[in-house]
Amino acid sequence: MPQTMSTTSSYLRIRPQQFQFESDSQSSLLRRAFQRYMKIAFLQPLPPNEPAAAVDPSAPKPHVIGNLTSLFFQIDNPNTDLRLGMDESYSLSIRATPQPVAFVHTKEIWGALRALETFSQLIDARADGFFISEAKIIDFPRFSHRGILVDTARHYLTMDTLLQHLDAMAYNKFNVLHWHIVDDQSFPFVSLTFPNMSLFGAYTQRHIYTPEDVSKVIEYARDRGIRVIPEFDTPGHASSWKSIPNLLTPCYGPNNIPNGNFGPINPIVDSNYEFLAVFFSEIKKRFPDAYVHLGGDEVSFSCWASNPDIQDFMVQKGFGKNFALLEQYYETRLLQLVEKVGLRYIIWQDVIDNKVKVNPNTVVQVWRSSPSYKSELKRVTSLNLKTILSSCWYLDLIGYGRDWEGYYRCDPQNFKGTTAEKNLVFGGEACLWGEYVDSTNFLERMWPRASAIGERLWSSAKVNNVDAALPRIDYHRCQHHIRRGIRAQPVNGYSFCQAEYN
Ligand code: CP6
Repeated sequence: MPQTMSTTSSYLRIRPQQFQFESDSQSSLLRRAFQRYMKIAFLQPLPPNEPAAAVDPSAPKPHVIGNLTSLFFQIDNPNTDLRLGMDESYSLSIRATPQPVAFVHTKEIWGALRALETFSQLIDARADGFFISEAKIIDFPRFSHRGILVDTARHYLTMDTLLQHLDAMAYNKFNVLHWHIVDDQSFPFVSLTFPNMSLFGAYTQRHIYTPEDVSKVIEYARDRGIRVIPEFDTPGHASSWKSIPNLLTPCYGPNNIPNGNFGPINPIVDSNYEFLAVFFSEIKKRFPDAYVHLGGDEVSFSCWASNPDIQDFMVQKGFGKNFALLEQYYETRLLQLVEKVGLRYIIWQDVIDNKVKVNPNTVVQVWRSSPSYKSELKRVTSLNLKTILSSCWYLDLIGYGRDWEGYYRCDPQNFKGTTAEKNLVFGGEACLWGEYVDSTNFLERMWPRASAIGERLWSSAKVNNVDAALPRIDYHRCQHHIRRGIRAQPVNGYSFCQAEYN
């Protein structure tokens, strides 16, 4: 739902062969977007023998005043820097009188991409042609970070799935792909500096993302105004990094002999920090975004505690039995070296919960919800740290019924904080963890459930009525997912899509 929108009952007909997007901007990114939306906006409405009126046969015929032959884009600033805080605002005006005209005005190209998506969604594709009503829209996102976490470590996701997902993200005005690319179970990311990591860490040498694959994802996302932020989660969740000698902590059994298992990254080995500095300088080169996600969640202390060398180190540093201090020691060194490489970082809230002192630029991702997401937000923002919310948006936790309603009701600024604290929350992310998801069910499980979160992150806080949202999300699923080839699952207990799928 746009921030403000008014429409009239006057319609214009669009004949796709006699219609074009126009701009005084020479951007090739915009030209590619025009090509995409010429297809997306004018998909054939219905199978040939279907009756007229796609949505409701009893709906009044549109009052058609004339033909619309172009949509003109005026873009003030040629800057195509894709970044946190990029300007995505736009105004879109479609008038029938005195002459049919349509134009878009934006500050940056990113607003033009959002305007194209809105325009495509305004088009009424009927059996007797394409129509659009007069409209005046002024629109901008409520939050600047609107992300989705995808997990390609528990199960591999094919390139096709990832690219289709990026298409769907654009249909829902998301702007960050949080790529949880590696974890304990597999390391599909091909590093050029340390090729052994995927050679020994990937499930197979087909279940990998080559440098070309990664670049393709980044470019495809950029074309849609989507930033790609990779996550390299340490010191926990890093078992698959085992090819790096001495990186992981050897765990010990009761008789003080190594039991063959390995735990989190070994924080007492100095060469591990040298390795990490080289690794993250490759990441800085391979991923253009200013941010990287450093993980830091769910660090288990039991392996560290079992290891006699670490026990000695704890004594020497005066950490006593407090392994959170050892985690602090690791994180402090990691954050420093990553900063030195020139990257900004996002971390899971656990790092803060364990009282690591972080740079004031640090972004904290809140995922815990006990006792409530509100108390977690209050706690993190009261430390004056920038925050994004995920606690209420775990799409992997599935249940019977309309679970999107809970996502829809969850508001990142609905907690007992000062205005300054609320303003530290600048977005959120839907998370679809991959333990029970691969390319057979990823898109279906993601969409349109993530659409509810997309609306929460884009639209006004006042757009929060689930009864009003239901028919729109249902329509959005059929018109802007199923019709466009994204096999989004049903959200309503009973419905059908006019568009076909099999
Ligand atoms: N993997 C990683 C996970 C989870 C996290 N980190 C996770 C934890 C609890 C639930 C779902 C997912 N699978 N690396 C926590 C951020 Cl319910």
